[in-house]
Amino acid sequence: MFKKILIANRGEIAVRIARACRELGIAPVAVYSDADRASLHVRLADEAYPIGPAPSRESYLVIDKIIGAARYSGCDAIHPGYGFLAENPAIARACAEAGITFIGPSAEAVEKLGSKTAARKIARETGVPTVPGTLDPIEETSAAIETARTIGYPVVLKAVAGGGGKGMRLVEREEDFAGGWRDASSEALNAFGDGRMYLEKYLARPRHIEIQILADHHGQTLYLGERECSVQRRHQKVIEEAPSPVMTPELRRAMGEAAVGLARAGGYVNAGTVEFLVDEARNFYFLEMNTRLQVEHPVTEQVASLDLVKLQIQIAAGGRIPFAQEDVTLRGHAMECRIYAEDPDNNFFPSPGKIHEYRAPGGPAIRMDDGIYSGWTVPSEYDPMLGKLIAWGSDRAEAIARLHRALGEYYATGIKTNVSLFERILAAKDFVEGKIYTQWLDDFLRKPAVAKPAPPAGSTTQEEIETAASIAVALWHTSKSAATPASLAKAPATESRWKNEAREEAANRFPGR
Ligand code: MV4
Repeated sequence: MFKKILIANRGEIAVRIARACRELGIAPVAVYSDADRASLHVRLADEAYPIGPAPSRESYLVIDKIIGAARYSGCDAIHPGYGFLAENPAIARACAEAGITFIGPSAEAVEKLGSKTAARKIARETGVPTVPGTLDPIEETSAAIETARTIGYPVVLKAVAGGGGKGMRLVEREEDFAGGWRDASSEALNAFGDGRMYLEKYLARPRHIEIQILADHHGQTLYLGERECSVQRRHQKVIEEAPSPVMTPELRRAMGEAAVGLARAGGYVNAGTVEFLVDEARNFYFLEMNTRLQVEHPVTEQVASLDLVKLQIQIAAGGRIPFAQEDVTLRGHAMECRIYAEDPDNNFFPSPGKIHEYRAPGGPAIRMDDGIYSGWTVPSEYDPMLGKLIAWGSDRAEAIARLHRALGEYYATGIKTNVSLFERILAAKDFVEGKIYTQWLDDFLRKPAVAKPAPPAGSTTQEEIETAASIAVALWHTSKSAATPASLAKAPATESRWKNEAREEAANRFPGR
């Protein structure tokens, strides 16, 4: 087993990895930029090395600095976390050259499975379903129009280099094709320096469901169930859960075996995730593979009773996965909120700054994976995720109730957080009923947050009366169940600064609120 692991990351994931190291008796070694001198991941490590200025291009993304710190400190292995260098095959190669173990897949596997187009080809060859469409980029608009006619409208145009919905266009009729193709292609050229496009049949209201896989160096590749990640805002996941509300044992097995087949075909070793779109008839289609540990891995850990980071480390050290596919048992339901320093009442504008006081939620079946503390300043240079709040329940309803309860305990002053967004989502009827799809949150946020003003007398329908009554009841329950005295309960979106401060001061008189 390794003696020392260098953690090439920051924030909650660096803290998460340091915790796994400790439990395995391995010394965690941190690296930090100028903006992270006082960060929690530095404090929880045995040693910490500065790697440059705040911009990640000059620190966390510089392979030579990471390898240099690992060499200097005598680390046997490097864990990349997610983001930064995690899916860059160059770090795996640099580790190999330096005689350091990379806790992740080989550079070759990343190149095969991490590339969207290469992975789609492997998927087709392996018999993993992909959305009907083209595999190779199309050069001629006329040929593309021909293909679209064969597939049938609506179709979606996607950039070969695309990601996060950039360079993606829905085309509903042939008349709109040429214009959509031009716009999407020039958007992709602008964003990625690559204007090549391909074409797919458009799926209405698909779900994003992904399969967690785990593979060791001894030929064992397993699936650990799915995560439902359909609640996204502008292609960023907001809530993740396991299992998916639409999953069946048969579908899980079919998707799991497809994911395992793909990973095997690419020579994949490590934890990994295979993303699928699932349509309303429960057909599934391969989307892409993430060749890393993911942000939302804790929901799988909570339902599978496993520690994926410890397993990654054991696998990288040459160990065998200590269980077989038939031993994987999923119990209950887990749900995660990504808590951000951002203002949900101001277009989710980032809200970095000093955290005056912070108290994390706790209690039964609550897990808080965070990277912050009272008095720490959230830097403006990085993604402002403060942490992830995860609740487990014996069923989905209990997980939701616990998560909702824990959100009420979340207390951080000095910065804005998106906690109120989760309180709205967890109270939404469609969400509670599991009726979610990839555009659900964007649709939900387009609707006004509060009821419309009452129509003129005489025109009120029975339905409107019932809606108003249910809102009143919900508000009454909120005021009753809030963890704060009524005078401190959630204020409306437009509130003055002094009022905020008064609430803060009052809250401080009730420690723990
Ligand atoms: C789709 C789709 C519907 N039909 N492809 C968006 C980002 C990219 N990774 C895949 N995306 C989609 N591809 C077809 N043929 C709908 C989406 C989509 C989406 C997918 C996953 C998560 C969130 C999404 C939000 C909007 C649209």
